[in-house]
Amino acid sequence: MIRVADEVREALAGGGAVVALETTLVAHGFPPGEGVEVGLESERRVRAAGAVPATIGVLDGELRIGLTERELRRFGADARKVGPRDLGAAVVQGAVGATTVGGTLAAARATGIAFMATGGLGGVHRGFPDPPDVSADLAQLARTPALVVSSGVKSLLDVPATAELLESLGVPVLGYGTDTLPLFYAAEGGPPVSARVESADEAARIARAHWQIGGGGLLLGRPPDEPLDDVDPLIDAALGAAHAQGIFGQAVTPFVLSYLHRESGGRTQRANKDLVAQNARLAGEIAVSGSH
Ligand code: PSU
Ligand code: MN
Repeated sequence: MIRVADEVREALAGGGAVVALETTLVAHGFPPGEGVEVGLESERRVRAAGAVPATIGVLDGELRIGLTERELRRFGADARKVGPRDLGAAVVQGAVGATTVGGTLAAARATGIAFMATGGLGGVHRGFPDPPDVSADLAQLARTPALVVSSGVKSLLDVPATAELLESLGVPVLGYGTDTLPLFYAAEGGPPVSARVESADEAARIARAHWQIGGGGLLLGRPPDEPLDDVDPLIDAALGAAHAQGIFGQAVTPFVLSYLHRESGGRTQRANKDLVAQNARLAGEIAVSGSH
């Protein structure tokens, strides 16, 4: 039911560096066609760092750990968005299942992968408790011994509330060369991190220490290299449009991202693509540091 690609299995067996990558951002985070390019570029960056990429998704009744390019191309806009709770149903029902951060972490836990990269972690949606929408990414991260590299938490969320919840869940929030949690497109203005790190090696050592003490997931926030600092008004407009159109639950994040990509004239799309690739590179470096 779980099929691990040969290259990934061999790397794991040899104690090598493996980085899990998700497929929800491929299927639902970018316009059709573009997401696949983002996924392929992420894999190249992980390899450039000396690690093995394991892109994860559900295909043909199996949870697949490591996808070929041809398989990755099947994760189009019609793929099912698959969080931790959806994996079993997607496998049994033969769906093309694009795993979220949470879904990808569940698969990583099942196969012993300890590093992952994404764009922005899910979290507490604005307006909580109306609606009471909290991404399953958070609970899954808390129970998975893995380090996730992201550009913080997506700023369409309530980022301070998300940071509070991560603290409640015992998830360390590391800042890569920063004292505050990055805000996805923006670098500055987020809540404080629990520890600042200056290098991939330091992050890997903290993760190892955390796991030796029985800890679960860690978040490493890496600020985007070319931040966008003027997106907040567009985010407000996107959330307003989502509300007006009755968009809720799993559909909110994809709706808002595509609204931003369109209304920013592609600026958020380029920024998002760049930060995902840069996070993949850093996750590869940390995985290499953490594997020897
Ligand atoms: N990072 C991106 N784009 C994305 C996501 C992350 O740059 O689309 C996805 C991840 O799969 C994450 C999901 O798990 O957004 C959060 O969705 P929700 O808010 O419905 O939990
Ligand atoms: Mn949700």
